[in-house]
Amino acid sequence: MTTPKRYLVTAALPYANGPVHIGHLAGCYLPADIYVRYLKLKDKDVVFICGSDEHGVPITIKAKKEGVTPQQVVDKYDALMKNAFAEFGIQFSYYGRTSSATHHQTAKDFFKTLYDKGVFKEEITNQYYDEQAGQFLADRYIVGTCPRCGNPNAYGDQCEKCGTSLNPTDLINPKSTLSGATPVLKETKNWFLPMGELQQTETFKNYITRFDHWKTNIKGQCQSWLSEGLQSRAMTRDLDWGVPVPVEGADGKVLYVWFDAPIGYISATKEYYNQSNEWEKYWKQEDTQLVHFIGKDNIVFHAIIFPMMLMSHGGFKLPDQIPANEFLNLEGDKISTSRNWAVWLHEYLKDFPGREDELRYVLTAIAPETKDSEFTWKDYQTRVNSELVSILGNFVNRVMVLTEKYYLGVVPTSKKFTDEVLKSAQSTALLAVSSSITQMETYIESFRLRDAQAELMNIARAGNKYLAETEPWKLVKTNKEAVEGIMFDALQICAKLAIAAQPFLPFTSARLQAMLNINNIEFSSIYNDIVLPSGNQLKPASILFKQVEDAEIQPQLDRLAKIKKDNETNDTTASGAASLKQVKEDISYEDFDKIDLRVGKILQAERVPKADKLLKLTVDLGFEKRTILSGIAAYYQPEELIGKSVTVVANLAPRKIRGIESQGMLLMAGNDIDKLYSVGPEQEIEPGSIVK
Ligand code: B3M
Ligand code: ZN
Repeated sequence: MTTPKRYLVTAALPYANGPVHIGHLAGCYLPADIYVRYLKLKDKDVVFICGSDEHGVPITIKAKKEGVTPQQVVDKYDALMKNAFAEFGIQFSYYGRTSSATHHQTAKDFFKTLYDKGVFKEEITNQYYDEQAGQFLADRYIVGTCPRCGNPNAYGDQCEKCGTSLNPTDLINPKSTLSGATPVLKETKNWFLPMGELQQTETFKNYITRFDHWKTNIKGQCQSWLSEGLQSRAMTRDLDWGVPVPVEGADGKVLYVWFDAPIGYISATKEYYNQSNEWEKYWKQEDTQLVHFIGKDNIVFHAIIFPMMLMSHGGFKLPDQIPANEFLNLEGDKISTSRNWAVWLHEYLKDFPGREDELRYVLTAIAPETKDSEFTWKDYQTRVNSELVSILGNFVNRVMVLTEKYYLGVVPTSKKFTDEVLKSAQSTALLAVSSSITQMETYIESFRLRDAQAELMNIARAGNKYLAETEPWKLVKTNKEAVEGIMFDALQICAKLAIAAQPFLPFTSARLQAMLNINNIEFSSIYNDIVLPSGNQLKPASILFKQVEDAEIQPQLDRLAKIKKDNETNDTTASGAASLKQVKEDISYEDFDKIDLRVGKILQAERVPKADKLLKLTVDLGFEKRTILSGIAAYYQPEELIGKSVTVVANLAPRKIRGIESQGMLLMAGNDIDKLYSVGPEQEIEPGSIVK
């Protein structure tokens, strides 16, 4: 591959329906920022684009939930996200919004070009329509029973319980979430991208050869879609929030959010360049390297659909790299905005002021680069304390303190050692430092940022080892000259750390550079022997990282524990309510009439050994006495039941449970969670009476 002339780096446009959380950061924004900062340090021409994705059903659903307009939703979260990113040191060249006029126009023009070229297939399909709300229903607006697992709350596109992806028409007993009505199928026309056909084109076949240079997790996903064969997908939707479809006969339709959102990268680049033609260089010239940072749920859109749109349009270059990450979990559970199971960036920034780099460090150290990973507060504390504080912070602090003490903060001069032990310690340290730097660069360039950051720490480790081996604080009594040499070397290592830390820990790097009294140092000087010249007057040292105390993480753990508890209560009430709505299939009267229901009177009740749910009852049916086992031990004390009139299914085939034959069943009503009541006649009535 020839060296790119310029880089265009994008980070997925987050939906403006909630704040940014650590999953977003670890998955996409932080790796993108590290990569871009590195490219800038290497003096590359790079533009870094992001922005808010303000269309699509995620926004309208949020608006409905909060009882505000979609516009209010996007205004709120766009501002919140933009500020949080900036405070966290994510340095986008430009952060746009897909509600902007430039974006609407760019997306419309793009669609129109494809339309005029005859790329789309017009298709009339049957879609669910809510007659009460007077609108077609997006997949997420339809819930029903999952045909696979019976979850009564499956969405039209997916069952979140069993993970099956669904079509709305697969749902049993579908209901509109807008009005609760049962939706009807109604014909509607939409424009489809014929992905199956496009897959066969030479341009596409040519394009996918670049998958070979991609991370295995992405390559694997793409290849499996391709081998299954791609299906056409509608690029327009019957919805009232989004970019209106710019062709005739498309009233009430908007562009599919996944059609307009990636075009958002293009419109944001235009806005960044104030509409001058400069943006075209980044999008249209082959010597641009186009890199999309995303999370794994966005792979198909970036690796297949968007490139198909770009090649159908013509004139655009295609993505060169898509370093997608897997997911980050939090304290044992999937991060979820709707369940509030997240560490929100804006809250972290408030709770841990001035400690941006601590979070940056931990999220990079655990980044889900090859598989899902997990954030826990305990691990956060451990990594900060035993890595940032003990290794990096400690090294810098020792060097600063000793330099102040021995030389009043002035960098001493370098020395050639004659002592073999010193000589060998020195060359080991300097070699370790320079090989870590080279290795770090290689890792960044291949998107292995975890490993790259580990090399940064190895530089500090090499520094610590050098001091431990040479013990300047002891040697100072006998060989002042040698100590000057050691401290000179150690200070060079500090300066190299300050430079190398820039992509990962930009705030720390700035503080360290200020302490060392250097700035605007070229990255390339990191390989020089001397970065910090002798005679340089250092500024007073300050502590780079503070210990994270138990008392600081406890409130975070408490908060999560409370959320978990709230969610569990909500789940049981919600699923209880939802399952109540689900009435079983109709049966005939004849079927019902097969059941022989009788009034029975409980004569005896006792617990069943080793079966904590069961009670063994003796029930008088008038004409005979029956032994019945009932799973109600959690709801009744045996003695409460004696003398109670109950309804018994008298002709249920006998069944052996725990070695005891149960000869019938009692009717019970309740929610299966905390209450269950026996159903019996209102008045005392003769045992054996027929219930009908
Ligand atoms: N907004 C999905 C997401 O936030 C979507 C990304 C768009 S990138 C063009 O996961
Ligand atoms: Zn399911």
